Amino acid sequence: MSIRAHFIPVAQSPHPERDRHVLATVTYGDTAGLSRFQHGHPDLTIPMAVTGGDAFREVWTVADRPRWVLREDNAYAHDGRHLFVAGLLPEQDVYTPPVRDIYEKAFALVNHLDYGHIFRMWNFVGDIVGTNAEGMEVYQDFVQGRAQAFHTYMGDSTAQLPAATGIGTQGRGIAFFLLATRRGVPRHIENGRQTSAYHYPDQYGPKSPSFARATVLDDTLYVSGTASILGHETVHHGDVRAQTRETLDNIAHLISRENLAPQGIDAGHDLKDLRMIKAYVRHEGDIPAVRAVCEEKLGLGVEVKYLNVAVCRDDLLVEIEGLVPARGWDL
Ligand code: 3EB
Repeated sequence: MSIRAHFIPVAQSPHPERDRHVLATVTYGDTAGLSRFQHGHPDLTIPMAVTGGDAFREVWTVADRPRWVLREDNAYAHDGRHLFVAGLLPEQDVYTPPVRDIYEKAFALVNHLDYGHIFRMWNFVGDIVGTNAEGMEVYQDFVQGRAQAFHTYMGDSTAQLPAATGIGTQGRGIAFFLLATRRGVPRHIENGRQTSAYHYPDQYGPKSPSFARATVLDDTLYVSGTASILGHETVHHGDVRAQTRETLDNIAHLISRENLAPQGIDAGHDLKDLRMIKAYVRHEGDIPAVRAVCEEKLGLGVEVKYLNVAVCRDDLLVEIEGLVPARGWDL
């Protein structure tokens, strides 16, 4: 039985469908923190909701009863098949060493608990396009620490880097969560329209970002945060509608048979198959424009959650993620 997710309003209690259990929740709201929720599962809260908008909660469910562990700055939950690990790092002058440290601890926990593969990560970076105490961009500072931790965990190979989102928040400091599998074997996917992030040239920073464009696990395709980037370059500067279209075209190609078949995945999807969609929008006032393009390309029936945060390059106005669920997810 695979891991699954759904969204609920914050005012609603997470109750999984029959015979499933809540592994953990992530709340997209207006504070930052890790807490124990209801019967005991960890909840990671990230400040990124739209002003006066509907904060929501992402509920991750699994087949077996999980064990939950919550500490001051990290938490984990696992049911023998899937593992959730979350961490919080307060604001720092320089992020590389402490980011390396908390990510190394998280990866060590993945190994210690005997979950073989990380298949999806979310990285929430406060003040992402700001500069640190030494004048380095916060995102680049973060990327460097994360790269060092991945190097400790898996060496020079990029073959096991998972799908990820790297995005701003309305707060300070860094939060993250990862999902790992014990028995499943994830397949990591690149996008023919985009340079692999781990091969970005050094004009963007001393280390390239550690993530894959998508990961397939148990017939579910997890789509990384995707932006208006062709090759490694931002396109459509200053035009949020065009950036949203390009972003969705990037995702459409990523999940298409044309892109998947050469990478050994016997599947082909289109944008109408996408679920659990989040659109991160830099300027709150751009949300209606992003919504209009999403409704045109994704259809009116599918739920898209809009969040108001900065993206990792100053010239990116929007970033979008989602997943294509395996049959039976019922989303
Ligand atoms: C990009 O394609 C946009 O650093 O974890 C997207 C997904 C982005 C993940 C990350 C960054 C990350 O480069 C930014």
